[in-house]
Amino acid sequence: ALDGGMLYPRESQTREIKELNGLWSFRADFSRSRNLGFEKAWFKSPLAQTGPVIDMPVPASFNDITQEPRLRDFIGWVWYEREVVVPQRWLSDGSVRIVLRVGSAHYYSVVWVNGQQVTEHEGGHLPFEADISRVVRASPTVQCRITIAVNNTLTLETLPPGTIQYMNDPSKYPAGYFVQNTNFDFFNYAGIHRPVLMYTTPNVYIDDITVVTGFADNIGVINYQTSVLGSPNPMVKVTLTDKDGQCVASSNGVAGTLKIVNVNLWWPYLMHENPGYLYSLEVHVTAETSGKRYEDFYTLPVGVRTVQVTKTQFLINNKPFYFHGVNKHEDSDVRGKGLDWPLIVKDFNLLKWLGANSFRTSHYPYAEEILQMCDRHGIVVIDDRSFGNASLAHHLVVMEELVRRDKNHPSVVMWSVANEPAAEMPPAEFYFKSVITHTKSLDQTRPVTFITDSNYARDKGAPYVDVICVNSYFSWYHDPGHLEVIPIQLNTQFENWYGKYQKPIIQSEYGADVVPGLHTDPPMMFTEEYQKIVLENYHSVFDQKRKEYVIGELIWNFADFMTAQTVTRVVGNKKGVFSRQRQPKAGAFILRERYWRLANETG
Ligand code: GCB
Repeated sequence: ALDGGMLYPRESQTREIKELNGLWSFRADFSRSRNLGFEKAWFKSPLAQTGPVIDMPVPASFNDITQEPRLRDFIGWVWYEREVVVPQRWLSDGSVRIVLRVGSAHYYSVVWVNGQQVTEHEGGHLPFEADISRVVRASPTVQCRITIAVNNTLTLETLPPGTIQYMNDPSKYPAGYFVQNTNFDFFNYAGIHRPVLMYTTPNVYIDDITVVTGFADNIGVINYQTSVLGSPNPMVKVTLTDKDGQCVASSNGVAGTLKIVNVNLWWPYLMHENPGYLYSLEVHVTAETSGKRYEDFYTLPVGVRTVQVTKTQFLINNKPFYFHGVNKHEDSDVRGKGLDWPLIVKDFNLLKWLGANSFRTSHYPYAEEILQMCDRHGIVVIDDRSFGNASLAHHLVVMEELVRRDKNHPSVVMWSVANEPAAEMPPAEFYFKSVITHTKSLDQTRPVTFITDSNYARDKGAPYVDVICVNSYFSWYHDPGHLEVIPIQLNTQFENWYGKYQKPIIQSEYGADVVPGLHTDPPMMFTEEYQKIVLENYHSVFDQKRKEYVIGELIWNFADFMTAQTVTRVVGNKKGVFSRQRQPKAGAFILRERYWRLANETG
């Protein structure tokens, strides 16, 4: 089990935040061993003293920031550094904890403060933090130096996995040449991808909160559980306020139940005139420890809703929910996978324009800032994790980190533990049974799935999922160019899966590449016309089957995105209905027309 919670940092009467975004000093370790930085202990002195540095924005992937192909394709350690002034009151007040938090860095990170290692973390896409109170207080100056080394090497043990291949033929490659192979379809962007910040809490502090919500008639119920560290017997008071700031329920104790009369439920976008309703759960802790009085405040947004799966339906608040949405990536020009507010807000405006009520976070956990937007706007999320089969032990830990971070988001309605794994191989049965059972033990309130592209009869994981999620690319990877095969093949796909498992099905991917602006008639692959017909042919079958057991359709993909260079990718994957610059292709208009119609029909 993980030690500690991972509450999103929020300011309150007792907590302050200092953002460390902006320009950092940066150097990639191009040495042959890729290990010069550690050999020469670059963390011990300012980075500029041990070699040349360049400006690097945080958050952002480093890959597309310069004109250097060798930095775009760099594999190994990169070093980031900046200085921060720690406020005097943080230093002098011994009752305050100072925490350094990295929203995410890809893939393996080591963090030093003033040359002392404070933490290391494996895995991109999830936050990590360290209590740095002692280290910064030991410093003779208010200035403190933060150094973060990040390594993007992927191996068979990482999530996603990859392999390093050495090219030893001296007639073909320079000495020491190696490449990173990956078998996933997105560019291995790297660097510090999400905000870095320092924040404070009192020494007695709210470390974690878990809420489970429900309702009966017009009475909402919130079961809460808090974890307070730093004191053996804290007093906890919990107050729930509505959108207008009115207190609607309160309770005392580290755990308890709140009842809300005339509850406003959390509803998805387009399912209700007031989607994304959030209450504020304020947790107030007081404690007396060693003769000192402590107080901490933390406010968590809470949506009251239920989720349930039947043989043929996905129910939100006991009403059938049909997923009409998209798969996304965290990906854009220049910043790669770096968090970018203009992009986030633009994407939500495009989702709403499309009439999309949901997306899957293919293929990794997205920034918490994005999930908060989903909570507020009522966009339903399938929280997706991982690609392929990693080591089982690591996969279990990663699911723990994901559930710990995302458990309180009303928008997250289902966990997905893998994408297109080798589910037909004999070890897959034990593997998926273990990962799914473990995830269910961490969260008893949400269904669990994984995304499959296996044969329905040989898939070893399907018996353990709540919802079957199937990817298929008829008339693209199979029968390329033959649009007319889609209806029969898709129909067979659905009947096979439902016939065998009697579980509801989501078409979790389908689509076709389009180079924006390419046109032919009759339609040919890679043109706008071809994507249009692929979509229409899939839709005709969805329309028959959604009256039975198909509960959703998620297009691959929302927008074009970057991939490794291969002969099947024309400057990235072009299956977006929007271009990478977020301009609509013909397919976007087809989806828009359809999603708004579905919203009106399914209510
Ligand atoms: C898939 C993968 C996705 C790819 C997509 C494609 O099945 O899940 O990562 O990008 O197909 O376009 O090939």
